[in-house]
Amino acid sequence: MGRVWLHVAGESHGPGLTAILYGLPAGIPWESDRTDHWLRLRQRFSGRGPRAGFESEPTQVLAGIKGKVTNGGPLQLYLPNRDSSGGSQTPEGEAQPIRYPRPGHADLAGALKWGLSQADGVAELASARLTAAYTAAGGVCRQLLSLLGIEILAHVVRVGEAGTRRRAFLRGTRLLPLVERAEASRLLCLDARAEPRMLAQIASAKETRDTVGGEFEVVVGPLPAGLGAPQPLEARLDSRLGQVLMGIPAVKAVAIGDGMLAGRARGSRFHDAIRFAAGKGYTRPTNRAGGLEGGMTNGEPLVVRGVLKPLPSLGTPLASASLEDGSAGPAARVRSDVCAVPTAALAAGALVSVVLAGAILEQTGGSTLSEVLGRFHGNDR
Ligand code: EPS
Repeated sequence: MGRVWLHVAGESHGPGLTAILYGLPAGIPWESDRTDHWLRLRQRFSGRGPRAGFESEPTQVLAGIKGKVTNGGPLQLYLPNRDSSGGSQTPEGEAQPIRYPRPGHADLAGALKWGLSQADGVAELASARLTAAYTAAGGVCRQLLSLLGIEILAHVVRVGEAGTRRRAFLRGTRLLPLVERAEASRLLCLDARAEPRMLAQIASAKETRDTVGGEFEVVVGPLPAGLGAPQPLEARLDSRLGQVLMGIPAVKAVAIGDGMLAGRARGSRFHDAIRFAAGKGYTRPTNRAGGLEGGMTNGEPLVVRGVLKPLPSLGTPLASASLEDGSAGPAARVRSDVCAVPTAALAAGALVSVVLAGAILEQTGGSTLSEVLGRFHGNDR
């Protein structure tokens, strides 16, 4: 992730989650209100299960902040779990061992890996609860980017069969008003016409005790050209973004710009022509490349998308087989969310911020915020 590293540890129903961010310069203001704002936002999205409502503990700082600013050392955050019961529960709230693994979950693969006859411990590790820690820690990087004049929009573009119109509303617009608009929505959605259709997708999945997936988009700008590098693999911004976004539970596909459509297109229709104007520099009339070429930013806004599968905890479970004796039976019924696309979108925005903060700091160096600001803007203030 460039010069910034994020490590997270914790179990879904353990005492809490820890996030450690290494590599931040000293002097970034710690604004707990902003971090907690994103955590509160995750709670009120439609499609969340009962647990989202009560996981409301504020983030605690254990290290890395002195006098309300980062001190240059590792930043250690702690998010206590209100549900620290130690294991999964049925939708009715009863504690239960997972003996019949859920298709699509880590239950079976983890039980085989560790030789278990119950998958509870696996479910604790494979939980999307960890995205709360990504969101909190990434929020600090998001704030660093904002101090550099860079804004991040994370929004939902599809829930099941209901999609937004393709990006018409993003052209030539500043991101901040869009961020506010998306955050006012119950689904982190910018398209007021698509939102009711998305809500209907969630309602009908809930009614049939099913789940529904979808797609999110993260847009970042303005960005300077030249962040990242074509080589080695680890320096490419596309490979770094793919790594973190594919790491969000349930994400099954990641695309840069119009990458999902690229396989069908001719080169002459896909690539973005180059223009030059005095005073403006190089510009592109379209941004199908999503702001990345050769693993580097090209000066256009960065656009990345992620697709989530429907969550695997089903009210009407699929067929499964016992971890104890292989006997047939329905998969375990486990309390969960009906749709987690907005929550994943917010975590994606946070993780993209970590990657970009790392790439920028790699470029600027600097131990303090004022050094970074001076070098980023081309003067050593
Ligand atoms: C999750 C299942 C649900 C979600 C949880 C992730 O928890 P539980 O099984 O206890 O009902 O609420 O997400 C969060 C708590 C959160 O903060 O995002 C899962 O199985 O991944």
